[in-house]
Amino acid sequence: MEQTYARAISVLKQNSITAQVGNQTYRRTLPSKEFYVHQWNWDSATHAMGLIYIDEDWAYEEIYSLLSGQWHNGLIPHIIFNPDERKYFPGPDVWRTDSASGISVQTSGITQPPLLAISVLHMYSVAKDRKKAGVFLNNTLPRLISYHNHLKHFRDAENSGLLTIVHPWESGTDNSPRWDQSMNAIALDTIPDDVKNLVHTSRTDTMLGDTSHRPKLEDYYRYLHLVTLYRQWEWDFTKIVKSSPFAVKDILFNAIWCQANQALDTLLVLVGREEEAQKFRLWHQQTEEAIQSTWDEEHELFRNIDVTNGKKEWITEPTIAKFMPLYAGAVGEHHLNVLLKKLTNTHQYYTPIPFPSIGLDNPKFDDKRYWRGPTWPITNLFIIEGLGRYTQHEACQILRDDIVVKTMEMIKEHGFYEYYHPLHVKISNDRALGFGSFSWSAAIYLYLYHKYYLSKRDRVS
Ligand code: 9WN
Repeated sequence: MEQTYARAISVLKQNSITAQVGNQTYRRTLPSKEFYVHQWNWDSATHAMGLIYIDEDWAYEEIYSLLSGQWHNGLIPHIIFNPDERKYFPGPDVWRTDSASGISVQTSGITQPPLLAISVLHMYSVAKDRKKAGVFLNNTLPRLISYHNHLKHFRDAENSGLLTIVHPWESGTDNSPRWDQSMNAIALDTIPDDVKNLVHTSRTDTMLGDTSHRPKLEDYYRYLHLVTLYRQWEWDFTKIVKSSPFAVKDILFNAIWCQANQALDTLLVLVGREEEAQKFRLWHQQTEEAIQSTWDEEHELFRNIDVTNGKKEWITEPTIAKFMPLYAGAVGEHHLNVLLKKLTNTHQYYTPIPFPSIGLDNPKFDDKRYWRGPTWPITNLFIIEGLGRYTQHEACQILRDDIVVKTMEMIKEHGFYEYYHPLHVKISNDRALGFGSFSWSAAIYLYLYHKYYLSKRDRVS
């Protein structure tokens, strides 16, 4: 374990760069120099959760760097671009958010699962230098509040408790089958030729990585179609949410939203702002109830809702997202037992390397393709933390401990990759899946090592 721990730190160091933003310089961590050469929102929130154990200043800088890309309206974009990097497509010239953002930093125009408040609470809780932690919290709290207000205002104008996402990239689980119903409704012949040409001439992921691990061409047509539309609509989110051909209430995004409001509530109480905290407590409760109301007894899952153009259509595609309400502690006893059965079923989610991004019994299961089969450390982390919330439920605690070990073993054995083969099949060139030297996997390793492995070892000795 110790050797892997040391390697995790060196992966993060290798991926860290110094970015100049105005008069400020920040250390920021790129997901992987093989392709992802900018800063990503929920990756960075996770990086900081691991970094805080090894270098508190570095962890804070990671978050300050992310916040340097926050728009005047509160949006924290999904990518903060490094201006000189050209490897990643689509780059800033495609997004063209400059006039909408109100800042001089180049960013994308959509967001990602709002993990940041959860990350800040974790950092604040474990930091040893209390003075610096206090300064960090003071600096970040107003930014978190404006981000949450922004999301609530634009993504839940109808006050349903569930936020709407307008691009599969916002879910962080880009080509998950739970988007198929909505994405297939965007007919390919309605996508302008110049968008398709742009994909043909500029797409880099399949040149730098393995095509069989990446989303398909039709996915990219639709991804870029949405980006180009929103750019034409000048990133006006009232219009985008109302008129986009893709608008979905996603269970994974909302489970994190639910938990993030609880984190923000806790942070505000910690600094004595009890009255302001109440709003976020209510949002948390409202989302928790709304998540519970998506349960489908027939398919035994928490569902997404397609709200494109004002419709309300259930999406019953089963994927790893159905377990995410665990992370928000939003699962009652009956549903918990149903989910546990699926997580421990070797024909569904309990694969040799658990948990695959969709169950083995789903006909769409594709062992190497991105979010359509492979195992990802980040979703394992959410399930680990989720199971840990059910402290009275012994089976949850046993499964949690097992998945902590299996996730750490997976990283130790296969290295720091973006995702892993759920059936433990060795790929010919002995790589795991996706891009390599991956910061997310390194940071999650550090987090699990400190939060679970060390504390268990200390308890035993
Ligand atoms: C699009 C950086 C990001 C992750 C996402 C993952 C992947 C990007 C892409 O990489 O998405 O945002 O180009 O494939 O799906 O979760 O944040 O690691």
